[in-house]
Amino acid sequence: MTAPHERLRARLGDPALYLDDPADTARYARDWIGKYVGTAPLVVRPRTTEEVAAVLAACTELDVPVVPQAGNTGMVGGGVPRAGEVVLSVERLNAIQAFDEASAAVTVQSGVVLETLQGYLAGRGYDMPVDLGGRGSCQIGGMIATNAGGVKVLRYGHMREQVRGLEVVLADGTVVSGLNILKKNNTGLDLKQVFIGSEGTLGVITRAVLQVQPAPEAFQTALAGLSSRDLLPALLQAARARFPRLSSLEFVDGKTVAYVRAADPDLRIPLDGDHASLVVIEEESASGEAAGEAFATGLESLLEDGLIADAVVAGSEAQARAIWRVREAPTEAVSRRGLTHKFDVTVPPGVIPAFLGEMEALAEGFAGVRVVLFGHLGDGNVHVNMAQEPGLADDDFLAMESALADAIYGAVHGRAGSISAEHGIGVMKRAYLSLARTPAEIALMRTLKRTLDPKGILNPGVILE
Ligand code: FAD
Ligand code: 2HG
Ligand code: ZN
Repeated sequence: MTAPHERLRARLGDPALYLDDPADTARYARDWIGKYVGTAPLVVRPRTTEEVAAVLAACTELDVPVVPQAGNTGMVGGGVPRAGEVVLSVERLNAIQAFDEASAAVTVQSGVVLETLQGYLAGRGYDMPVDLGGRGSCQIGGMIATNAGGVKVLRYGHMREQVRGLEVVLADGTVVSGLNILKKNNTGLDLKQVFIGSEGTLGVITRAVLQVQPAPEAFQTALAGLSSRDLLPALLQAARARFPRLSSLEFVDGKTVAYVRAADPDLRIPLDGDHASLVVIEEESASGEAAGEAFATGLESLLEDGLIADAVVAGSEAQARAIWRVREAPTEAVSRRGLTHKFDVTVPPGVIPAFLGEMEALAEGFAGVRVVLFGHLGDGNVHVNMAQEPGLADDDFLAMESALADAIYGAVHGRAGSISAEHGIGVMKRAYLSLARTPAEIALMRTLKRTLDPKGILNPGVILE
């Protein structure tokens, strides 16, 4: 019997539709961290929705399992083949098709890179309400399929809140076109919600209508240092109250700053001294001096109340970028040094200080592992990286994942948190889904999966074991 990918290749015919040389396909079979590595004997790269439909119809007919992939920046192993599945990359569906300014909405194909869309919108005085460190590679389809969050969730929400309409191709090739552009359209079941966050298990997203925001006239950006991380919850409350257009509130733990500095001696920290925690505070504002003064007054009140020990305000875009570098550097530092287990969790903001201590204590039980802590303070979202230190063999490090996961998710569950704040479930967290969802919810997920994809060809093993 021929292998599934060979059956599909024979059916597709046109070699312009796929890659099958291992030198070309290798990059689709490995995630960007290097933790999830499979083989991709065939990578199909459709150029239109109709081609996606034809490919999926053939996959269902021929029993060929498929892994949908966009920018391949995902962190839970959901976009990488695990057992030689065919990869369906949407990277050539990369057109920005329409911008309706009166509706404040843009229609895009799912392979559009976030940064490309941001540039397009900036040229028209608009802004994409979701932003994240992977902006140069991640694509809109992947962001919708993972319901990505990022650094502006506290003001604008996740991807889910930005999607007005979707076009999705089901496993049997049916095109479900729901490219709604209206803000209000309350007409029965909101079907797009089933696909947002479904991580490629229920359909392939081919196009989306996204709502966008008028670009703010200016941003006020500060880096603040805290004398104790016990102050983080109170700082969150105060920042919300004092900065009415607060758009980001992000933290990097003090010990993580020291670790990143050691890993990247070129990194410039724009604030002198050592601090228990560094926090990026960003507010959207009008242009002009008055807005800057109001922001400075807010910061002064935080200093007077003892919530922050010191702060520096960006006086230019370059300085703002330098502040954001401090927040984005840990992800790069960790991956430069080796492998990492990424635990993206939420806890109620009030327990963040205790939770950070708990993670440090827990890491001490794992020799050769370094705990790296940072995240989105405004959302209670902590990125616990358990990173490989030099000297620990890859296999030994990878074998620690389930013991680490048991301990960390146990702690998260005990504090009424969530095992996935924004990265999704993928293959990494599927064994722990029952910590986050009730048996009835999981049963309903299985029913939906069976209904939409009866042969189980779409991303088998992702979300549900
Ligand atoms: P991929 O990795 O290609 O795919 C992700 C999942 O979606 C897979 O399960 C895949 O099968 C599925 N999928 C992909 N395309 C489609 C499609 N068209 N139809 C159906 N299913 C599809 N995430 C956050 O939420 N917040 C952050 O702040 C954040 N910061 C990041 C910073 C860096 C430096 C990096 C590298 C990543 C970061 N991420 C963050 C991870 C995040 O999940 C991704 O960047 C993004 O959401 C995934 O987009 P992608 O195009 O790379 O998707
Ligand atoms: C971020 O917020 C991303 O920077 C990446 O979600 C998190 O590297 C990580 O663990
Ligand atoms: Zn994040």
